[in-house]
Amino acid sequence: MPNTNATHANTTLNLRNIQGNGLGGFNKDHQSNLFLKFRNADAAREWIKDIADTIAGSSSADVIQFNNQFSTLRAQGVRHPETLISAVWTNLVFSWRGLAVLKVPDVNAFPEDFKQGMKARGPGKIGDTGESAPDHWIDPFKNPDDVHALLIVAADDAHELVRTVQQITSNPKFQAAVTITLDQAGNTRPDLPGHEHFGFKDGISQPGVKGVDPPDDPLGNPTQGHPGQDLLWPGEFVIGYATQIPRADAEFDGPNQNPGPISASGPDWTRDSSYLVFRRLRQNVPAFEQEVSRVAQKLGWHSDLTGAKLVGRYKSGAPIEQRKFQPGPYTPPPIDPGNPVTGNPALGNSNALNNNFEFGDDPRGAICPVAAHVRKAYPRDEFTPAGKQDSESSTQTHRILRRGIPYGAPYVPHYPTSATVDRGLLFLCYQNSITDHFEFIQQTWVDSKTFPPSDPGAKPLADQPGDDPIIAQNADGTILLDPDAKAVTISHFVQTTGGEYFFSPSVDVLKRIGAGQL
Ligand code: N7H
Repeated sequence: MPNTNATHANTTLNLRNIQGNGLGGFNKDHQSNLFLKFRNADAAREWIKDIADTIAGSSSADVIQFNNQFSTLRAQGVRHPETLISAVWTNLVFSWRGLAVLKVPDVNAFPEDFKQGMKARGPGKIGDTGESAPDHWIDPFKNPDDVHALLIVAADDAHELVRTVQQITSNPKFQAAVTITLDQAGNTRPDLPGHEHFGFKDGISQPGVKGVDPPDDPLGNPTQGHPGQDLLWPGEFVIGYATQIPRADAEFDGPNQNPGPISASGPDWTRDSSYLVFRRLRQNVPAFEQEVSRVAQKLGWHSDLTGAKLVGRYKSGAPIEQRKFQPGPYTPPPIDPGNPVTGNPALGNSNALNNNFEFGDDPRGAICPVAAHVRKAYPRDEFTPAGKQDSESSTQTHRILRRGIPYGAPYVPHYPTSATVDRGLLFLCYQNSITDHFEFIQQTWVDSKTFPPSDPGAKPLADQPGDDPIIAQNADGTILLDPDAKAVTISHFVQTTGGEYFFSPSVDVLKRIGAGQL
C-alpha cells in the first residue's frame, strides 16, 4: 500500500517563505519582465533590502489564497472576477552571475547548469542552433553579463501594472542599484484570452502539488487533484521537501506515492527556493498556419484535426486522446469538439474533463501521435527507456510548473504588416533542478527523433516517432502521424530569441541578502 500517512505528514510547506510565481502561479493578464544589471554589490543589496517586503507580500501563500478566491468566484458564475478582486504581484530572481556580483557566499556550490547559464547550454543541451543559436538572440541575452536579475511584476489591470512598475523604478535606491537591460512585456491575448499565438488554449495541464492542490475527490481519487492530474511531492519544484521516487511501488498502480529523498541543491541556504527557466520563443504564426494547411491537404484531413495531431489537443484545449471514454475503436473528430459554437466547450474548459487522459491505451499513437507536443513533453503512462514497470514513476521526476505568457500583438491575416510582428511565448518554468526537468524534457524527449521508443507489448511503429512539431529546433523535421506509414516532413516555427537560468530564492534569503547577512 502507498504510504498515505506520509502524504499528509511531509507536505507542510512554508508557503510564506516561497516566492509566489512557482507554486502559486501569478496567472495575470499583464506582466512586466524587467531584466536588470547590478551596478555594484552594495547599492544592489540596499535596493534588495527595500523591495524584500514587497516580495514577501507576493509569497506562495498570498498567491494561492488569491487564486482560490478567484476560482470560487468563477465557480459561483462570476464571469469576470477581476472586476471584484485584483492583485499585483512582484517576484525577484537572480542569475548565477548576479549572485556572484552580489558576493553571496558559496556561489560555486550551485549546480553546473545554473552556473553556465542558458547561452552556454543552448547549442549543446537544448537545441539552440541555426536561427535559434545565441548569436541571433536579442540583447541582453547575447551577453549574460548584462543579466543579473529578473524582476517579474504581474497584474490583472494594465494601468495598475504600469503604476507599480513606475513606483519601483522611480525609487532612487533602484536607480542607484541597477540598469534595466530589457523590459519585456507579456500580455494575455486580448482577442483570445488563455490561448497562445498559434491559437491553442494553453496552461491547462500542470502537475498537482501535494500540500497545495487538494484532490477533487479525496475518497474516490485521493492521488489526483483534478481528474488526470497526478499529485506530486513538492520537492520536485521547491528545494527542501520530499521528491518523487522514480521506481514503481509494487503495491500501487500508477506513479509511486511514497515520499522520496528531500530535494537539495547548491549551498546550504537554498531551502524554499527554486530554479526558474526563462525562454523567449518567437512564433511564426502565418508560416505555421500554412504548414498545417499543407499537411492537412496532403493527408486529406480537416485542419482542426491536423493541428490536434501535432499538439495533442484541439485549439479549444479538448484533448485528442479520448479513447478511455469510448466503448469501441475511436476515431478523433475532424472538427474541434470543444469549439464553443459547434461543440462542447467544457471539453477544453472544465478541469473535470480537459486533462483526464493517458496514452497507455494508444501505445502506437493511432489517435494521438507519439511525437505530438503534449505527448513528447509529458508522456504520462507512456513506455520509456526507464522500462515497462518504472516508466510512469520515472516520468513524474521530470515535470515542470509552466508559467508562460504570450508577448506581441496577435496575428491578423488581413493586416499586411501583421505577419512580420515579433510575437511568441515567454516560456517560464519552475523546478528543483534544471538538468533533470527543463533540459531533460527538451533534450531527452522533445529533441530526440527516437523518443518514445516502441512499446514492447505493441506492434512496432512503421517509422521513428520524429520531432516535437512545436518546440524541436530542426528547420525541417519529421513526425509520425500514422503509426503504419512513413513519417511526414514538417517545418518548425518556433525560434529561441533569448533566455537565462535563474535562482528564485526564499523570502528569508532575499531579506538576508538585503541585510548583508548572506
Ligand atoms: Fe508547451 N502550443 O501552443 O502548442 N504546450 N508550448 N512547451 N507544453 C502545451 O496542457 C506550446 C514549450 C509543455 O501536461 C499545450 O497546458 C508553444 C516548451 C508541457 O499534458 C500547448 C510553445 C516546453 C506541457 C502548448 C511551447 C513545453 C505543454 C497544451 C512555444 C518545455 C504539458 C495546453 C512557443 C521544454 C503537457 C496545456 C501535459 C503543453 C504549446 C513551449 C512543455 C497548446 C506554442 C519550451 C510539459
